[in-house]
Amino acid sequence: MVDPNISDWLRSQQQSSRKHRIKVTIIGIVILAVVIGSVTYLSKNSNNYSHSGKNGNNTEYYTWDKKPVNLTIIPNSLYKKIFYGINYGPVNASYPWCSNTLGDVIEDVKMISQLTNRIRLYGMDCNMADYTMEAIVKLKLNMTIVPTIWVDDNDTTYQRQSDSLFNLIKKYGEDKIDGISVGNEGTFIFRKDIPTKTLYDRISDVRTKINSMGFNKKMPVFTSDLGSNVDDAFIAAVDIVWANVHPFFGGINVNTSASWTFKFFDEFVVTPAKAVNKDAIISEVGWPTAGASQGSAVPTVSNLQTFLNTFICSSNSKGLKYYFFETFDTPWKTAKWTTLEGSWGLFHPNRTMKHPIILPDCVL
Ligand SMILES: *[C@@H]1O[C@H](CO)[C@@H](O)[C@H](O)[C@H]1NC(C)=O
Ligand SMILES: *[C@@H]1O[C@H](CO)[C@@H](O)[C@H](O)[C@H]1NC(C)=O
Ligand SMILES: *[C@@H]1O[C@H](CO)[C@@H](O)[C@H](O)[C@H]1NC(C)=O
Ligand SMILES: *[C@@H]1O[C@H](CO)[C@@H](O)[C@H](O)[C@H]1NC(C)=O
Ligand SMILES: *[C@@H]1O[C@H](CO)[C@@H](O)[C@H](O)[C@H]1NC(C)=O
Ligand SMILES: *[C@@H]1O[C@H](CO)[C@@H](O)[C@H](O)[C@H]1NC(C)=O
Ligand SMILES: CC(=O)N[C@H]1CO[C@H](CO)[C@@H](O)[C@@H]1O
Repeated sequence: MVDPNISDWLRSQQQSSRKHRIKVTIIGIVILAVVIGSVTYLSKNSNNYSHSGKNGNNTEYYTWDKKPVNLTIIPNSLYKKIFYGINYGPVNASYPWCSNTLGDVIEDVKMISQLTNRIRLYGMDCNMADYTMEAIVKLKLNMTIVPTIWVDDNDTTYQRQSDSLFNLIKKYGEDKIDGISVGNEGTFIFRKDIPTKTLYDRISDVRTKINSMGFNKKMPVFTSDLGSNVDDAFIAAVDIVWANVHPFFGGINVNTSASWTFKFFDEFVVTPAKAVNKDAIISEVGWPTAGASQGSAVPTVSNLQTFLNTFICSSNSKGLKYYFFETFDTPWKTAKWTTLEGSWGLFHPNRTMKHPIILPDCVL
């Protein structure tokens, strides 16, 4: 999308593709992954709370713009707990601008807790996993997270991210962790830099360390990748098959996007996973509200509403497990890449829901 040739590429893919599979996700996801990857790559993890916004007497928290944070959750009638899970990238948490505070994350989690009980994170940078866990504890919520160790072709990055993850687990225990993701879209994005085998070896390395910690529950270790990259080797490497499925990047008309997603996920992810008795989860699915169209997919708030209306309740009644993409718009991605990249949020960065979105009434 940064490259104007990409839409030509997409069109040619659409004309020539045998099935819908190729159309999926690839483009925007590459960019997202590169952005996330580079941010995480650059990031350093200071494990102290010196930038947390905590004041001298440790009783109050502040947001980045110095607003005091109250730990009481006031229910907002616009919010409904209807999402299986949600992807969360804290605002202001992009290195080297780690100006996110624990106070901000508390405010975010107060809001997210009214939408879902499950949060997936993209890396260990800017204390994002520690703050999220601390917020859940401080707010006494029954919520869980999936932290991600970012993986690129640099062993130092992996070591640092991995150390942060194990520090997190040592500090908070395993109860509030649903599983551990080792990278996102690594087999696709880093295929040219590191052998896929390196990623699979790292998953195995993390699993070995996890197993040696003697938890009471089985802690799944996996990576997530484009649904079209799920093959036998991928399935063999993971405990649960996590796949990103984006009808938007498939160029699908929003009116058929939910049914397309169900069909695609079932055919390319669930069926091969089931064949070896593994569970499957959609790690990213959503609809953008601004930026360039892709084929028949148009990014508008009204189309996000249609996607929510057609996908969420139906998924819940099917028992489909999915993490909605994503909580907030990301102005830093817009600045660095395109409006489209930065416009997948259900919320604006100031924590107001996009207008006039009305969340559907569903049973979770
Ligand atoms: C310490 O906490 C109290 C509330 O318990 C607050 O009134 C006071 O301003 C805080 N002190 C500082 C230095 O922020
Ligand atoms: C937090 O908000 C609640 C509800 O509005 C209020 O009762 C409580 O006093 C507030 N706490 C602080 C420390 O301001
Ligand atoms: C917390 O949530 C889990 C599953 O989401 C549920 O099994 C458990 O009973 C809940 N615990 C409490 C204390 O509500
Ligand atoms: C790997 O990352 C570290 C910092 O995290 C950096 O110092 C080092 O130069 C990087 N190595 C390569 C080969 O890029
Ligand atoms: C989706 O269907 C509605 C109602 O049939 C129609 O008004 C709308 O134009 C369609 N949207 C697209 C993008 O085709
Ligand atoms: C939040 O941000 C959006 C988008 O910039 C804006 O339209 C809205 O007015 C803001 N709301 C508040 C309460 O600041
Ligand atoms: C210090 C800093 O980066 N603040 C930014 C945090 O995020 C808000 C909302 O996007 C921006 O307005 C601030 O500039």
